[in-house]
Amino acid sequence: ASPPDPDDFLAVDGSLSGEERDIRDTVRGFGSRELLPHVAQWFDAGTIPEPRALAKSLGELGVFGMHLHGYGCAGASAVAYGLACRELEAVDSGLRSFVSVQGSLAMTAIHKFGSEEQKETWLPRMAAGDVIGCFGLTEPDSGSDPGSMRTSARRDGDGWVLNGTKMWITNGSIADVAIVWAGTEDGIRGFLVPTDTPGFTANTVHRKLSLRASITSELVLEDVRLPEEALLPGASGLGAPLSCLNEARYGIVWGAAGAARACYRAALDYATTREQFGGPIAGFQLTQRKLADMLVDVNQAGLTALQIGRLKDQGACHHNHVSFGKFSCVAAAQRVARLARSVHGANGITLEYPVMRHMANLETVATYEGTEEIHALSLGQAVTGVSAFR
Ligand code: TGC
Ligand code: FAD
Repeated sequence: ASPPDPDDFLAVDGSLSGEERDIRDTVRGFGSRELLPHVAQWFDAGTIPEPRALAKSLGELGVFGMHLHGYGCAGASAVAYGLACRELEAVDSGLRSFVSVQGSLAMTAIHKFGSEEQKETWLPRMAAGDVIGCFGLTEPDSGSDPGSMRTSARRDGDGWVLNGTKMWITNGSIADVAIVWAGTEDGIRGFLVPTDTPGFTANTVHRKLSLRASITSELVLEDVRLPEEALLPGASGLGAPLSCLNEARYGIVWGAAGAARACYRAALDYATTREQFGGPIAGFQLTQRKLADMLVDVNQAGLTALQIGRLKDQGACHHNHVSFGKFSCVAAAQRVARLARSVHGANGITLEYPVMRHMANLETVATYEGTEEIHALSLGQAVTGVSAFR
């Protein structure tokens, strides 16, 4: 057998189909041409300067709702969608987030729970990137425990009136439509809220130290009046938004493996070219230990993502599998990013190299879509049968 490839140590690429590899290569090419040259600047500026142009180009690439069928969506396999997430997050977690929120959260909510008319109205334009969506579940006082939300929707004649505040909402201040989850007398329901509806405002969160190449917002709803057609008819109870989260969490499983891979690759390049004490730092045993640890984490995260993707494509993926992946792959990526940063010495703390940008982003990735603790407890519940939540 030939020696292992440092970029595919366990020769996993061979188990991908030709179509999966093509999608992976297309997204990788787009990332290195269109995103990577700008992303450090966007991170530095703390925003995405032209989000509509970015949405349009991601729409043309076909990654918005690419795992959904019909309504202008690509209908790709779960593995193909995961590979796309891995390539996007190898550039920056904020860019994968852009795609997760649009496709896996906002579009998935409409696709799963919307009426035929809602699907026809919104999904093709969202898939094309002409309409930007956001997903408002979290509130200032309701994060890990979304069942405690205070945002309310009450019936008013033929329609609804919404009041409340959502917090930490990705793309909230650039969105055309917000999926807002609210408590009603019949439990939690989901609403399609066009963001030009009177009473709706969005305020951008500034001074973030993580996920800076991403727009994060507060949504304020003050007596927002909506027609009956704004209600997602199929969504009832907390399980509805949680089932959308599973889709986005699945993308994060792959995405984290991508951020880890980018950090490992940067560290390997740096270690073999940077010289101290008369030779490359890659020759020091302590550096080799770091590279070995990174290699193992990157490849194990990749295998985990692929196996969960294969289960998903077989219709055999339980949400506990996704929790396993979110929990393990994000922690692996955090370890890799931290080691990669140390290999870069002083250069590692700058935006000239990707490692600290990824390391900072991964603090958000470990927090949103269920914190590390929440997924640990979900796994604990899965194996013991006992809930630690309540
Ligand atoms: P619990 O009583 O356990 O469950 C309520 C109902 O939901 C069902 N369920 C799920 N269904 C689908 N998928 C899941 N992952 C599910 N987890 C639970 C459950 O079976 C039950 O159904 P039913 O029919 O019996 O009523 O609910 P709980 O209140 O005890 O909470 C459970 C917990 C803590 C796991 C859950 O609330 C949770 O996941 N909390 C974390 C919140 C979270 O992840 N928020 C993310 C907000 S969105 C975001 O961060 C976007 S970031 C942007 C990006 O993705 O890039
Ligand atoms: P809290 O729930 O207050 O948790 C604080 C700490 O307590 C954490 O360490 C947590 O793990 C721990 N904790 C909580 N409960 C338990 C427990 N039972 N046992 C042990 N420890 C516990 N939300 C959206 O709805 N839409 C979005 O688009 C979105 N985008 C985001 C973008 C960014 C950049 C960020 C940072 C967040 C985003 N979020 C979004 C919100 C995100 O989902 C929440 O931050 C997350 O669910 C955690 O909620 P919290 O921040 O309120 O923390």
